[in-house]
Amino acid sequence: MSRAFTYVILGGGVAAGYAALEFVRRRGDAALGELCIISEEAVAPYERPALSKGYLLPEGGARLPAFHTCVGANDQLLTAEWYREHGIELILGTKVISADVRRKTLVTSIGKTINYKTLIVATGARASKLEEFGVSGSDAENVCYLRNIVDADKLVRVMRSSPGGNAIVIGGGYIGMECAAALVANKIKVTIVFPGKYCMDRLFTQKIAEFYENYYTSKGVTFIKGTAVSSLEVSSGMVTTAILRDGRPLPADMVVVGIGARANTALFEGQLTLEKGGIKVNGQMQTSDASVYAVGDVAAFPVKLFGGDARRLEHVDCARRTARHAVAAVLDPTGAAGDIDYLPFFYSRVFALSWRFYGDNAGEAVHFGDLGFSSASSTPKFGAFWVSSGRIAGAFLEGGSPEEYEAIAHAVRRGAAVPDVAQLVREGLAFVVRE
Ligand code: FAD
Ligand code: NAD
Ligand code: ISD
Repeated sequence: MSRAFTYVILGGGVAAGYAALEFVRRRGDAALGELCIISEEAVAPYERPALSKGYLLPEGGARLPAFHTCVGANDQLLTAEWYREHGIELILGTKVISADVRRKTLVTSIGKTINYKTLIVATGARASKLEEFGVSGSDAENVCYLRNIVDADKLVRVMRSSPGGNAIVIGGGYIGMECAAALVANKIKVTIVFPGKYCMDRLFTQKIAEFYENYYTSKGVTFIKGTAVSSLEVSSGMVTTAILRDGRPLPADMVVVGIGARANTALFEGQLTLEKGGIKVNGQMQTSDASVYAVGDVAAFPVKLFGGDARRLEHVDCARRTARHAVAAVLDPTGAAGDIDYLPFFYSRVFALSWRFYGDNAGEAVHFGDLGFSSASSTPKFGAFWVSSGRIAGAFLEGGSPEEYEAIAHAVRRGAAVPDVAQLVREGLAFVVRE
C-alpha cells in the first residue's frame, strides 16, 4: 500500500512540532492534506527538555498534553487534535525503515510506502548505549536511559520503586547532571561516574564545573571522576552492583545512563552527504539532494557567526529555529528566506540553579562573579566570556536576570570587541551590561 504527500516530515520530535506550526502559519488552509509527520513515538511532538526536569518531579510532575510543542517557546499547544484540525496527518508509532532519496520514497516498518515531493528529515538523535563501550546490562529492569517519553516513564517507575536507594549515574553531561538533580529531589542517593576531569566538559571550564560539583556535593551527590563503569552485575534481571575499572564495587538499586547521543542518520548514509556525525545542509537547511532538508539534532549547518563553520548542535532552541527556517525555505523557493543566521543558545535548570550559554566556547575563558561555592541556599551569579581574536565569541551566565541574559546574547551576536582582556577581567558582567 502506498500514500503520497507533497511534504513529509520524518521524525516527530521538537523540530517536527515547530515545523508544523510554521507550515500552517505560512500556508493557512492551503496546507490541508499536504503534509504528514511520521514518528516512531506514539504521541504528538512534545518539548523533550521537560523529560529531565518537570517530568521527574516527585509530585505534580509535568504530563502530556501540557508540554506538547510549541509551549516551550511560549507559543501554541499543538495537540493531536490541532494536527487533525489543520489537515496534517500524524502517522504515529511508525518507524521508517528505509528511504530512497532518488525515488523520493520512505518505507515504514509495516511495509507501507510513502511518497514525497519534499522531505524534511527531523530524526534527531538516540542515546548512546553502554554496549557501545563494551559494558552489557542495558536491558536490565533498573537501568534507565532518557531520550523519549517511554524512557521517562521507566525512569519514574524505577525511581519510585527505589526510595532511599542508591543510584549510579553513568555520565557527567547534560543527562547525568539533570537526572542526578531529579534523583536527589526524589530522595535517592546519587553517585555520578564519568571518565573526564570534570562534569559537562564539552561546555564548562574547570572553574565553572567546580562550582556545580560543589553544589551537588552539598546536596549529597558523590562524584567519581577519571574512571568508568567497566561492568554491571545483574541478578534476576536487575543490576545490583556497578564495577569500576579498578574493580571497586558500587552498590546499585538503579542506574541512569547518559553517555552521549548519536544523530539518527542511518537511513541516509550513502545517499546524502554527511558531516560532523549528521546530515550536511546549506544555509537553507537543504541537503545534498535538493528535495531533502534536515533540521534539529541531525543537521550539520553553517553558522554564519562562526564564519560559516558547520555545526551540529543538540539543543532545543536550535531544533526550533532550524525547523522554522527549513519550512520558510521550502515554501519559498525564490530564496527569500535567505541563509540561516543562528546564534547558538543552550540552557539548563537544576535544583535552584539556572544557566544560559550563547555562542561558542572557543578561545580564552575570562571568568566573572563569585565562582566560589558557599551555600546551596544562596543565589549565585557568575559566568565566563570566551574571547577569540579580540572579540567575545561565547558567554555563560548562571543566575542572570532577563536583561543580563539579553546583554550577553547581544555581546556575542555582535562579537563585542575586547581590546584589553584586563578590562574584561576587571569589569566582568558590567562589561556588557551598561547602566
Ligand atoms: P528529537 O526531538 O529527538 O525528535 C526526533 C524524532 O524522530 C523522535 O520522535 C524519534 O522517535 C523520531 N524518529 C527518529 N528516527 C525515526 C524513524 N526512522 N522513523 C520514525 N521516527 C523516527 N536541549 C536544551 O537546549 N535544553 C534542555 O534543557 C534540554 N533538555 C533535554 C532533556 C532530554 C531528556 C533530552 C533527551 C534532550 C534535551 N535537550 C535539551 C535536547 C533537545 O531536546 C534536542 O536538541 C531536541 O529534542 C532535538 O529535536 P529534534 O526534533 O531534532 O529531535
Ligand atoms: P553529553 O555528551 O552531554 O554527556 C556525555 C557524558 O558521558 C560526558 O560526561 C562524558 O564524559 C560521559 N561519558 C562518555 N563515555 C562514557 C563512558 N563510557 N562511561 C561514563 N561516562 C561516559 O550527553 P548526554 O548527557 O548523554 O546527553 C544526551 C543528549 O541530550 C545530548 O544531545 C544533549 O545535548 C541532550 N541534552 C541536552 C540538555 C540541555 O541542553 N540542557 C539536557 C539533557 C539532554
Ligand atoms: O551541542 C553542543 C553542546 O552541548 C556543546 O557543548 O555543542 C557544543 C559543543 O560540543 C562545544 O561548543
